[in-house]
Amino acid sequence: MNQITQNSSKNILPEEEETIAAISTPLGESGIGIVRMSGPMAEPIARGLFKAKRDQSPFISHHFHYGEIIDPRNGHPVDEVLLVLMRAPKTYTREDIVEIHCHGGYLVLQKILELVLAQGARMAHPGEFTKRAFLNGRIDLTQAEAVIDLIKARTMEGIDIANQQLKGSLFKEMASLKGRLIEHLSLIEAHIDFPEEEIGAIPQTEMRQDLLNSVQKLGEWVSTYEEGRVFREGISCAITGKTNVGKSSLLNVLLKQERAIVTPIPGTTRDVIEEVLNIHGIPVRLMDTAGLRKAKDFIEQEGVRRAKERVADADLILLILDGSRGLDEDDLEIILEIKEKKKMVIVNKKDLPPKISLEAIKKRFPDDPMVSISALKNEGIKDLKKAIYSSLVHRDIRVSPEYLIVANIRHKTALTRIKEDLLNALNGLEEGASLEFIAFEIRSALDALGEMVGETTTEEVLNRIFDQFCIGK
Ligand SMILES: Nc1nc2c(ncn2[C@@H]2O[C@H](COP(=O)(O)OP(=O)(O)OP(=O)(O)O)[C@@H](O)[C@H]2O)c(=O)[nH]1
Ligand SMILES: [Mg+2]
Repeated sequence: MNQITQNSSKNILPEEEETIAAISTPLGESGIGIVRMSGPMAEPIARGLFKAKRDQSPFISHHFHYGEIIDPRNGHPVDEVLLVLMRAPKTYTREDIVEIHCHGGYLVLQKILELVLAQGARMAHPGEFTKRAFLNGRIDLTQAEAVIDLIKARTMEGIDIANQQLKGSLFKEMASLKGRLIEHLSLIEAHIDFPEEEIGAIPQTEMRQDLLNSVQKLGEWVSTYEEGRVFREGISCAITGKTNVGKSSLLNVLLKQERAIVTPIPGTTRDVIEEVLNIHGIPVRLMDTAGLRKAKDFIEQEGVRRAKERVADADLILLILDGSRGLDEDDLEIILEIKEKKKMVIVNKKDLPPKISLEAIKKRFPDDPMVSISALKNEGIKDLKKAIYSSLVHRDIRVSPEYLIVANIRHKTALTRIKEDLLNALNGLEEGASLEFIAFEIRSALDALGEMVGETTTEEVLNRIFDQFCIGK
């Protein structure tokens, strides 16, 4: 792609006062594409490029205007567009925003972006529109992160979790906790500074009760993380087993398509085949791998090496055994190799007469879930999906926009620290520790809270978060 370079001669403003621009829709052919600008120059730039088709007075805020983009250098029309100007502050970034909705051709979009940049805007960095929304105080950091999650969500449950965070449920809880902690802290600090003055006794019982409630609530949120993470990020799941047990057949039946080659010849699969499957709301990255055995040729050896690599890295292993053949050396070797991994045992080919009883297999895997299936006849697959789900989601968790689920490790770490600090403060109160100690712990909790919502987050962390965005959001 032709990289458009920004107009560096105009680069004298501080970064956050520059007007930024980007193509906000995916590049490719589509009905509509959008070039977006944000910043003080958005409106003047639009005025310089846009010519209204009818006699309407252009540029009423938050209205669509029909017209053309004209190249000011030669007066040539570039495209017929709908243009919308949204004047601050009721906009995504709280700055003036202009969106030019043009035809979704790659060259048309590039051309309009080029014109906008030539008029003094600069290319936006990834996530910079959302970063401005955050820096201008329209959303907090957890909400900005929710925007990324929403864009990247792969299941409806992922969308629900992101939406609940975007609505600000976590932020509101944090704001209320912050208010209460500041109240406690100022009472305690007043006592430290003026111990002799008449400032009323610290209401110890209420403070303790409030800290206790907060610690409990924080604990509940933290405890949703294991499940939250699974819904948000999904898991990787490697199908493994010796050759010919039906790994590729299982992949196909789960995907409901003939994705991998299935033959009666042992050693059919060589490459790793990956697809994402939605299992009751969890994005599961399924990997079919080469059957593990002493490989005959170099190609198969490479397949086995790759298979082992994926198995070592996977969050969950589906170990396939062939019930119609019983266990042999190859099976035993694999079983030993994945002993420490989180796994499920799948006994395949239950449509054929069994050579080994399920009880005998279960004895080898007392702690792992086991399911008996026929990949060929599509039997037991529903039970298998349920078993995968329940091996990942242990509690009766309700994924809904109303229920607060913590799905982000950054939030979990901060919430855990806040909880521990408050627990220390609580214990301190109960054990008659000094007021300085209690104040210190509460201040530490407030610091963690500030970092979490973005009030005191370092530039480095901010950059790491916004770098995950696409350009144009
Ligand atoms: N009867 C019966 N045959 C099955 C079943 N699942 C798979 N097969 C057959 O077993 C043979 C091997 O199946 P694959 O899915 O290719 O096995 P694989 O484990 O991927 O084999 P490799 O890629 O060689 O490691 C094929 O002939 C399948 O049709 C089953 O549930 N019942
Ligand atoms: Mg295979």
